[in-house]
Amino acid sequence: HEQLIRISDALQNNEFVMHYQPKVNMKTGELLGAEALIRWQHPERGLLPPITFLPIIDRHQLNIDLGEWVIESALSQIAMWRQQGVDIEVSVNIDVQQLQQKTFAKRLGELLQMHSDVPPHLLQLEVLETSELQDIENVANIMQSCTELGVGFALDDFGTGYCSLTYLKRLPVNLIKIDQSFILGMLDDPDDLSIVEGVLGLSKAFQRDVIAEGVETLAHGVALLRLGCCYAQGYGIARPMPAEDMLPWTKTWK
Ligand code: G
Ligand code: G
Ligand code: NA
Repeated sequence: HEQLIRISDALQNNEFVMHYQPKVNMKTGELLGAEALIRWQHPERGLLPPITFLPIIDRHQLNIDLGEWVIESALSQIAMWRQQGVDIEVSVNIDVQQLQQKTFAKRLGELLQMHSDVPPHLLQLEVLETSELQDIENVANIMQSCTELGVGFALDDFGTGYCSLTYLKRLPVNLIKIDQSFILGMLDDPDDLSIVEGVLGLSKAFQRDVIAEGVETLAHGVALLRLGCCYAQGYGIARPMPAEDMLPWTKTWK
């Protein structure tokens, strides 16, 4: 409980920051966008990764507050990059507990209105495929409302949950993110390779974009390109970085 209060204070004191990890088209070199990943700039303990604090706020109202802060922060960052002359699509991770709130789409609409300088298509929401959706019809409706606002969706960690195919069929997602465990294993483990090939086939059949997560080495990139997967994200391309490093990075990367 004490930790929860500490995190609540941190939110008030603006101690959270987003880092951004590029998503690229390996074939053209084009930047597709960036995933926003939260960190806690702790006054004594330094920069803390989400695993150290997100589980604590899981299933608490604070979860929702932090989720709103994350969206708000992403929209502000998109606006800042636009002022510097660059449109960068930013994806944020959305907790399903937040997504399942009745007021989610309305609240998202309000946040977008507060940032009328940001075209909604520059915001993408990543939903964990491993989430247990209590009422898939309800979630599909909420996502549809958000889609009508112009915001896109990605299905994160695809292939690791119980309901991958149901979610793919029922949820309005633009992008499938192949879970990094399959990518990390695909060069050594034929099963992982088969799964990657299967997901690429599925994404084609469902006419969804697909991106490989966890692309750590050139060999992974080459293998993925050979399979026809051009979109990639991973340490081999870039690690998550502070917002101010993104534009310099795009100028040097190819
Ligand atoms: O940033 P890191 O690379 O350590 O991320 C670890 C996990 O934390 C990721 O898998 C991601 O799903 C989750 N995560 C990172 N940032 C956020 C965020 O802003 N909101 C939520 N709900 N999850 C996040
Ligand atoms: O999709 P999800 O939000 O679960 O993934 C983001 C997490 O994956 C973050 O913790 C990020 O730092 C991590 N990550 C990003 N690229 C790589 C990579 O190439 N290898 C590994 N091991 N982790 C990565
Ligand atoms: Na994600």
